[in-house]
Amino acid sequence: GQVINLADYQPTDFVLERVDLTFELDPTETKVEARLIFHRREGVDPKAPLVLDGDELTLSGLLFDQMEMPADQYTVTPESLTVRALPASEPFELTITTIINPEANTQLMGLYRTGGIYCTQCEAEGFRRITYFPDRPDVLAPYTVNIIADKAANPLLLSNGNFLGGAGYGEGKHFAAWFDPHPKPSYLFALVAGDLGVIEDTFTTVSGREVALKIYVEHGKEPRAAYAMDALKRSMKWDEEVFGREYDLDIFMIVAVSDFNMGAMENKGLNVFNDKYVLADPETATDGDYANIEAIIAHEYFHNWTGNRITCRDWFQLCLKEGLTVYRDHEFSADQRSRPVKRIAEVRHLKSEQFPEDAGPLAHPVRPTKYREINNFYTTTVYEKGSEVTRMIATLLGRDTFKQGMDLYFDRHDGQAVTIEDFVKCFEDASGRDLTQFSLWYHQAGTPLVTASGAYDAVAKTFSLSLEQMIPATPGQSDKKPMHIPLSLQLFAEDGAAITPTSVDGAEYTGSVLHLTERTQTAVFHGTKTRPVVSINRSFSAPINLHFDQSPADLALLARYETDHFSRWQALTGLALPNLLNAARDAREGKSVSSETTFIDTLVAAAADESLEPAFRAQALALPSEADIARELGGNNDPDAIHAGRQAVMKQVADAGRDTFLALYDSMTTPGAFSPDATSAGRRALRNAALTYLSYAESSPARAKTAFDAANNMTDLLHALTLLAHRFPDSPEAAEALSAFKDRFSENALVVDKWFSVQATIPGADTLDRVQKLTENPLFKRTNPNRVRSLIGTFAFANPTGFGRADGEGYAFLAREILDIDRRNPQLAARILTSMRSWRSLEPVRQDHARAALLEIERTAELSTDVRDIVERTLK
Ligand code: BAL
Ligand code: ZN
Repeated sequence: GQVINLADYQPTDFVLERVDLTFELDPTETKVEARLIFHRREGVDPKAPLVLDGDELTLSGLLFDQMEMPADQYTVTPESLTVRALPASEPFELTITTIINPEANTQLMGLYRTGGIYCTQCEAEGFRRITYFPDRPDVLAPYTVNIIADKAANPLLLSNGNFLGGAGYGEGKHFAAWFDPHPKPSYLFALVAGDLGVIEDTFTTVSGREVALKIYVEHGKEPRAAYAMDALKRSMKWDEEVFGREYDLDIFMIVAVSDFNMGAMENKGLNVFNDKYVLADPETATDGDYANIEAIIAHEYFHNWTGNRITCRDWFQLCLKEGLTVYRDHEFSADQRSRPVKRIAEVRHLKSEQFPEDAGPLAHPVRPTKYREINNFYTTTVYEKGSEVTRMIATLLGRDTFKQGMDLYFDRHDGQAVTIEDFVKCFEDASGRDLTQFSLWYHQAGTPLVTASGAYDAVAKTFSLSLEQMIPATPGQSDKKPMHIPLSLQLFAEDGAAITPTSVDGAEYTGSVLHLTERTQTAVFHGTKTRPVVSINRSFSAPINLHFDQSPADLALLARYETDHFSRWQALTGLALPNLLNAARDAREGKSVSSETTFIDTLVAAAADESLEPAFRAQALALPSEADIARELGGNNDPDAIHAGRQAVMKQVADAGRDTFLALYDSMTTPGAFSPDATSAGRRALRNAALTYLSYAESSPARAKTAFDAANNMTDLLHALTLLAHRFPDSPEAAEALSAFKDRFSENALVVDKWFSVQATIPGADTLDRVQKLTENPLFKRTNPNRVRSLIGTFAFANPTGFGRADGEGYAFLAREILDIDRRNPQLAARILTSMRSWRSLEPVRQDHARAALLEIERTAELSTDVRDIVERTLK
């Protein structure tokens, strides 16, 4: 694949006026007739040819204004169709016929088969696998779609927009016609045909229009779509109330399929979902699954305005729709659940997924300027950091001005394909603020490191906070400019009361936000009568690493008194981390591990604090992960020592807090019928956190086994199973529970995925053997992306001691698997390979093994562009 550069962007030579598609569906020989009306753009060379994109296509007919196109006027390859001698200005019609094979489409891009139905995935460049087309997001047109198929096998024929009509069509066939009046790019096209069950509902929009809502699932699974429907209706209402956005078609459909590369896809009026993010019931879905379904249903629905009505000019602008839409779904979930708990979960995810990306060989700006394979840019940087950048705009401008900027964006750009610059300009115009420096967040990769130190002058009654920012070098970017970093900040007195300074100089400080804009800057807070304890980056106002040497006593004070509960968690994490880092160092040197009492006492006190919501307390008890510890250690990492050190700290907390954990385990029950609401989920989370610590205090599988046997919902069942398998992998209790779990759920693919994942994450070197054996299990389906991710992906991403075992066999295993997966599904292979992104932070022996495995992949001749791009960047 060639490198594509943002700087080379040019509008198309030809304007596409409308699209008329006819599909004659057949599992192996589908005929696609595309009637496209174009005209040459004004000012374009009248001799310039029309060049259309293709991917593995076979042309079987080409008409120009309904007449056969002379063979000397076009050139065709599987990758492109070039048509010459076209009119200088008047519109013309091309009719392109292609024959495609959905059954053979194992990449799951374009039109493919899953579970006996036809479905499509076109983002980013899948439409060109259906027909020759200007397959880029700045080509917008209204689509008419006619679908012809065998009626018995495909009673359902769906596409984007509104239903026009349908009828019988010859022997045993029928057809349906759909029209989408909203001009859209090809990546939002969708078609689904087959035999599915449905649940139906309606939503009445703010202006009184009734919208039909339909969720299609495999027959028999209809009841499991009820929660998704509820989440959809809440999303529609929320978007009207909070962003003023009303839905714009007569019908909104969701189809759940079992083979899907992504989580879901926001096709206009016809979202296609990985069924993992639709199907839920108490017996089979965890509280985490419910929360994900709510968030992703919302995310795809919100794309209707941020992505579909206003789309991206080119794929470099992916964060324009993704960062913004993630921000919107985060805000939605925060409003539906507990805002601080949601923020903690977001920040945990950001730090565990995006920070390592930003610190490794795959680092790239939120708005990149070049790519070789766009599929590899659906990253946590584009999505999650993109969302954080949007959040910072809201923080800088304040809620009301941010809303004015969003309204301006919707007014100004509805129906257009635009850029990040267009987006930012709306906020500049709404606020009068110059966002030039702020925009560096889109253009400079790397997580800024902010180092802070405070000094109190008791005579002058001033507190000086010195701040320094450093943006690490990233691939292709060695020199960085200082960024505009909004730090939400509050001073507290020793008794926990908030201190309001009389004035602040040295930095802009408005609405409790300190603006760090220079490389080094000292903010002086006047009128502080006593030494303040400062809470910096409240609610994680900026996605940075913060080095601030606060004493355990100060952190304990914040953990107790901070009014922002996110920051209480941040203080507790600040107390835990040095202990975990020391534990890893001590374990590596064979020394015994001991933790500070301030840390343990504060943590146990938070767990027992009934004024705090249970979900928060559960988050507090979930200590930084082994990956978090590795990241903080920074390099020369030994996963075994990190694991051993963390286990020892867990045991110390467990022993010290045993009575608290026993009391929580007994009291945090959820009597009555199961409810997935956030409060009940929080109680389950806290009770299960207590159970985890008790398994350390008691060093016995007995209680976890009792919990496994008593569980009446998937959250509790899976938690107990995980404890048994991870803490006591060789016990009969673990073996028995794994076997019982499999027997009970072997017919439910999403639960079978969990069974694979639990085993893939058992700590220790022996797990590789287990994983290898599991690849031979009849339940391991290599054609199903969820299944491959649940075993291979989970092992590589989430098992530092098993995957990262010292002899390098885990990396060698991954290399073999990647090469195998790549032959069928390059996108999936490339994504799983990103699990190697932090290989340079390992100790030298493991590094050598990891490099050898990467080189093994790199020297394979027949790699996909997707995997080649990732492996070469990872090795660079
Ligand atoms: N656009 C791809 C799936 C998503 O981000 O919603
Ligand atoms: Zn999205």
